[in-house]
Amino acid sequence: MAGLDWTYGVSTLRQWESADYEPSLPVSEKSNPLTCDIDRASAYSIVKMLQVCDSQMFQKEAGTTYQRLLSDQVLKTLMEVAKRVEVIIKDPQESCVVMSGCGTSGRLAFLISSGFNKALSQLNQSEVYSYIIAGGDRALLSSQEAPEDDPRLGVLSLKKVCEGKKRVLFIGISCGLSAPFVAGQLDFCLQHPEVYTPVLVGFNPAHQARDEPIQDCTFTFHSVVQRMQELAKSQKAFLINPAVGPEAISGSSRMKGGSATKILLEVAFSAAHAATSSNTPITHNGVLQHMMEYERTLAVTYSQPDGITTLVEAAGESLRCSRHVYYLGWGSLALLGLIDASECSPTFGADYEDVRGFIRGGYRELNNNDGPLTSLGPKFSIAHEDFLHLILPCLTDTDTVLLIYTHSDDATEVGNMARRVREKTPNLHAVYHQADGDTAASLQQDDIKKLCLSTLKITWPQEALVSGTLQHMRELSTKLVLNAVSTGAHVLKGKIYQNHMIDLQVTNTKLYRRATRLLQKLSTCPEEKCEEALLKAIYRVDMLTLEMTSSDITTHTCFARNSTKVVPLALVILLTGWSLVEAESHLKQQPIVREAVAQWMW
Ligand code: S6P
Repeated sequence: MAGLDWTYGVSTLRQWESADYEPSLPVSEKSNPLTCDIDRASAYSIVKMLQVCDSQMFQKEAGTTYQRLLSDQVLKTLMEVAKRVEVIIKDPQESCVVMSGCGTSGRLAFLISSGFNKALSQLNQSEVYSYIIAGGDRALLSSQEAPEDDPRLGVLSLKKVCEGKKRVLFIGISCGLSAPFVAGQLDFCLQHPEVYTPVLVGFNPAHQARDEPIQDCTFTFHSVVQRMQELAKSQKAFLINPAVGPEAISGSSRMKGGSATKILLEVAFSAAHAATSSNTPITHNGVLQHMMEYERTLAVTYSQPDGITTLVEAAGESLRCSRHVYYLGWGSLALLGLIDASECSPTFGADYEDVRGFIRGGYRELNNNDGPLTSLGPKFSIAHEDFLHLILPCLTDTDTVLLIYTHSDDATEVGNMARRVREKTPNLHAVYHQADGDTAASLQQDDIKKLCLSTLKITWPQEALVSGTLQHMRELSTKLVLNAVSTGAHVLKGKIYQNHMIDLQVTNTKLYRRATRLLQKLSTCPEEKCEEALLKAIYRVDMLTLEMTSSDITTHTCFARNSTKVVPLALVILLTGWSLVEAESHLKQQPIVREAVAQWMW
């Protein structure tokens, strides 16, 4: 990839928009033409590809095919939503804003509600934001993909959060407009308009919402969206669904989908907060300017491709040696570390020990609904003390440790941690956010820098401090860096084929369908044959029984929870015609899945 031209032509950047580009797939599931060779790219090239891919979020609308982040309609809807939030903040007694989603979408609901509740508390105002994540609080830190398929669970959790409320602004987040958990909640809101105003956030056009029947339900995600579109005309429901382009790793909505969710909701809530606290009117221009600050955040972050590349290389090397990557963070940036780490298991089939996050203050700082989750198992130990007790004694040179902090965090504490880690390994790096001209902080920072092998220093202009958006910008910037580190490291480990994750877990309907499609694409076999191979790999048999073939997808995905390497196995079976045992032994000999299947595909 050396010498690749990063100044892509407009046609390459917009290729995915063409009507005949993967026409059967919604935008969120398409493969991005920009990253089709990411599996063979150098660390630097991976970073540059992610940069171009992220920049697609802010591409201008061309024609009428897709609404974009900066489209007029999106900005107008954000203003309307902001006005509803303003009303709730001014009269919080019996009203609230509830954000809900599955996986990353639920984690961002948590992050955003925590941040904005804190902002209200600092102004001595009542907190109005709540979050729901499918699978409950354990899903904040671990992969819980199955509850995504359960609309009743969605409704139950919504009713619980809203008990006694007379006015609820419900924000359902589903990047792919696909999660039945969220569809169920939206349907419930539509049935109770006297209390609930539903808002849908996602990144496909409405007609691409999932139209697959949901078990025991009369609605699909698509039919719910249609009802919302009707009500949107009279502002009784709101749809915020710009397209941000296909993900760098196909379907990995934790990346752009997550970033865009954060941007949209923060813009709306910040406008509402400014309106209540400083009487700043909610205007089109204000919303637009705020959106553009996020565009600048991308530019500031990616202006240091070499620094990010160093981190990707270090993390990639650790994973290649079957060692670990640790994020040690402070404040809300640590939360981004916890979130990024938790996503590696569903995205890359990683073990929870491969990439782990730790937060200063542990659950006290997290302040989640259910409080400490440590009793649920070792992966729920998230405090710096846990790192010091459980991880530090066994740390080696091949582990990568990343400190994530800002100039407002306690530099003495960061320094102490750096020294403790440095005693065990030189492979210590830092992501450090500072404000322009902050010389006092930079003196202490010099000492920490000396202990680190590399420091990615991101400097924010003083204006960001003034406009109060600094925290949000630093968070997005950290998200981009960590997404690049964990994605890049797994690419370098050989987990990706072209720009597809082959070893995906098949633990809900969306992933089951994605797996079947992927098998079709890579083997060029008909759908029926691919599904048959997938089932053989799930049930670990050469001959499927009638009971297996007649079971529904939920049964398959439940069973798949305990099976590993399902899709690679199915692929090897399809490509070679081997028995299950033969295919399994082949994969054992060549654990790098890309290599294991490559010989039949290149
Ligand atoms: C995707 C991530 C998943 C999704 C979840 C919800 O990278 O691993 O956990 O967040 O499936 O998806 P959606 O489309 O409903 O937001």
